[in-house]
Amino acid sequence: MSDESKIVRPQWAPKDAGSEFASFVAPGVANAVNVASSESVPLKPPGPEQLAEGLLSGNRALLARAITLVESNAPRHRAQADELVRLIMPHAGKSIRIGISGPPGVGKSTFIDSWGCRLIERGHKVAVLAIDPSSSIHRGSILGDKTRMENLVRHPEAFIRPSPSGGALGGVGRKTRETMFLAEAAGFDVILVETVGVGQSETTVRSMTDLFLLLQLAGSGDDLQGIKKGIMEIADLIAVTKADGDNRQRAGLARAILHGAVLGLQPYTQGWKPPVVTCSSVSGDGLDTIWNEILLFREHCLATGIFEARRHAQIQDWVWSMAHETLVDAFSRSPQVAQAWLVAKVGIEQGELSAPAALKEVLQAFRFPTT
Ligand SMILES: Nc1nc2c(ncn2[C@@H]2O[C@H](COP(=O)(O)OP(=O)(O)OP(=O)(O)O)[C@@H](O)[C@H]2O)c(=O)[nH]1
Ligand SMILES: [Mg+2]
Repeated sequence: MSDESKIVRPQWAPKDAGSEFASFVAPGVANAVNVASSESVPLKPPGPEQLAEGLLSGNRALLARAITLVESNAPRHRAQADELVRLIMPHAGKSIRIGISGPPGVGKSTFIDSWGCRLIERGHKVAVLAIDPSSSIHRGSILGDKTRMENLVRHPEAFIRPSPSGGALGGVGRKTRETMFLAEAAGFDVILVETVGVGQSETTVRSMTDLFLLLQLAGSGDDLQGIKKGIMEIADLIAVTKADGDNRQRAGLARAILHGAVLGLQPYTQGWKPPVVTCSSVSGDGLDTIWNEILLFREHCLATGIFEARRHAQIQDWVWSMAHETLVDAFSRSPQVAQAWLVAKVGIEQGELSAPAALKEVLQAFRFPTT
């Protein structure tokens, strides 16, 4: 548009102004879609009802927006998120919730990628959620996970959500739970909650799932080095990974050793001895066996009432951890506590207040906000 005749000079432009003051009128595009029309992107962000309705009809974009809402740390979003969760709760729960853990590098992401694809071939819809206690500090692993699940991520029947960031593990736990309910309401019937097997996060995952699958590496072959007893005690199923190529034999040996170790443990799920299997995410060996064991486990839990009891315990645990989190949050935001703490600190400095007396002052200043 170098032609001067197409330049539109604004009225306020000085008479002797050059083309730097000009506006240009661009030609229109034939058959363009009016993106501002009411049928496209809603101008206002969708409210809880609209989100609930959308995700119940399986709209993945609205599911993603709903998850963003429950993950928000902004206090003004909390009421909306609570309303959304209330609306979808009657539609949640129709799934099997599987916790997956194992030491770094054991092959969790690769396993979920190939196993998840198999489950989809069987007609399931698979949601993968991650709990990564390190994510708020070190975000690299999340990006890594995304790329390592490259087959699953392409399926419309899969939904992968990395760990919510920010806050204590308690907060992450709540967000992951609520995300799980949203995914269930959107029709996902297999929920995989992945965590790195290095800390407290396994207990959180255990408390929100029906079954806990522990992935293990074949060690040097003749010992259980590096395998924490605590984590084996909460497992319902153990799989020795990377049972392919040269590693097949060692994996078989590790399976036998772990099987012996499991016999000596009190089972986490009454009446169920955790099976120990081998698998390979590369060759696919053992992947179907794992699913078949899970179906047997579910049958056992349904027949004995364990399934229902565990679901109740999951809700109780959710409420309890929310109560905990709400109290800690209110306590740390309380102006009365802040004031009492200032006074108590001076008292400590001047040697007038003992630690128990200071604690009493601070706790007594706390009033739970009523609105
Ligand atoms: N041979 C073989 N290699 C595997 C198998 N599964 C995973 N690997 C390899 O093991 C390495 C680690 O796999 P990941 O799936 O990233 O392990 P991870 O447990 O998710 O690791 P973190 O997320 O870092 O804790 C990768 O190089 C994989 O290619 C398997 O079944 N066989
Ligand atoms: Mg991983």
